[in-house]
Amino acid sequence: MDLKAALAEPFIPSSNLLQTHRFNVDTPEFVPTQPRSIIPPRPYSSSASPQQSPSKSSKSSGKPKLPILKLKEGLQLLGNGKETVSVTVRKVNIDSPKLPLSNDLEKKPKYVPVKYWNQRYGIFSKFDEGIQLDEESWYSVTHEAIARHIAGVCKWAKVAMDGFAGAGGNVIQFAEFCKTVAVDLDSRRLEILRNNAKVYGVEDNIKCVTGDFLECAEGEGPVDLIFMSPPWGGPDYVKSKKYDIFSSITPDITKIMQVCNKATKNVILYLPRTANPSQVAQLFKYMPQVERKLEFQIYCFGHKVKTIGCFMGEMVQIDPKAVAELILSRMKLPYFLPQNLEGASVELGSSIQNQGINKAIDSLYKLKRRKKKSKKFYK
Ligand code: MGP
Ligand code: SAH
Repeated sequence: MDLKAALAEPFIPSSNLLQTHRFNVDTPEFVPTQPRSIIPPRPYSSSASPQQSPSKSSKSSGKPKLPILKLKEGLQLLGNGKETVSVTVRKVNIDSPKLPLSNDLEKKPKYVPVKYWNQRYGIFSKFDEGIQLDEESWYSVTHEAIARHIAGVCKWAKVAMDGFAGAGGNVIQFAEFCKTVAVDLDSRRLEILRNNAKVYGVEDNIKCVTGDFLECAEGEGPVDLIFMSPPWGGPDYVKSKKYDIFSSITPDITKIMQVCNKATKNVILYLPRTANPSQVAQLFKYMPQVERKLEFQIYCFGHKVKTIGCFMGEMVQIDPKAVAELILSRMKLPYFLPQNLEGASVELGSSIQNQGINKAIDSLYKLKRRKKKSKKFYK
């Protein structure tokens, strides 16, 4: 059997949200649309503009401190064999939030560090209109411009879930255009979120659910996407020499992913700038139903890398042929494929396009195994 036949299984659209979606707020039926992609990836280029790349400063100092900066901008692969993940890296310049003219330190609650107080209008531009934050929220809320950017690439969604909603930094931006389920363990924080949502006039689009994401997400799904910014281990996360997502995030990140696998096809994980991208790619092991496509967005305020957004699944747009070429060039192609690289990558590319990357890679490795067996048999 040749590659074409091996890969030519019927295409079953992986977005079955249209049939299975349920969302029980008292509003008219929502019909989620097929996810549209986030911005198409730029093809991989080793000559990524040095002035624009955040890796510039780290390169000039000779030692890249943040693991994410070791990846080049553009398309690449992480992981091996059947666990290969297509990865796009994109730097996103966020307009630096304006600092207040005067610090108004006399209004600052004692427990709030000055560095967070000075960022308050960046956190919520309507801060002075009645925004509330508690101690944990001050250091963990997502800055408004970043949250707006994340929501902005999700405008195709009809129903979103924020599994760790906090004070509402992200929920408010999603709720500007879609129904949003806000899950949080802490009922007082959800009260704060409701208050903040009112300040932005989006409270009617939000359903608050008090509880453990691990226990209640499945019951609220399926949803078009799940966004998550779980606790990273407190503000001292930045001090660990090697930030380990498997031991620092609570609850256990592998369990979080297993829950997402059952509830959605699109996952966005918001992580510290110190997170290791290879560890993020390993998370797909726990989400076999989610397409192994990952886009890292590096959020920068000028030269400062603030945080990273990890987009996973259907919503990530890739160039199937470029991914196919990368995969095949890793596999020592001539050993088991009858055709030239160009022909094989066109076929694998169309299989990725039609069946999705997970099935296409599966079929490729099945074929490889079969060829290996038959080679042994004839020896
Ligand atoms: P930071 O690194 O503590 O702040 O958090 P900053 O100002 O970059 O620190 P500096 O010392 O380098 O100047 C950066 C951003 O990450 C915060 O604004 C929050 O949006 C987010 N963040 C920080 N923490 C500790 C958490 C966390 O535990 N959970 C989540 N979800 N977000 C966090
Ligand atoms: N993105 C939010 C900040 C999230 S901070 C914002 O912009 O405001 C992380 C939140 O996760 C905290 O509010 C914490 O109460 C909540 N949390 C911690 N463990 C949880 C769990 N198991 N299930 C749901 N929420 C949880």
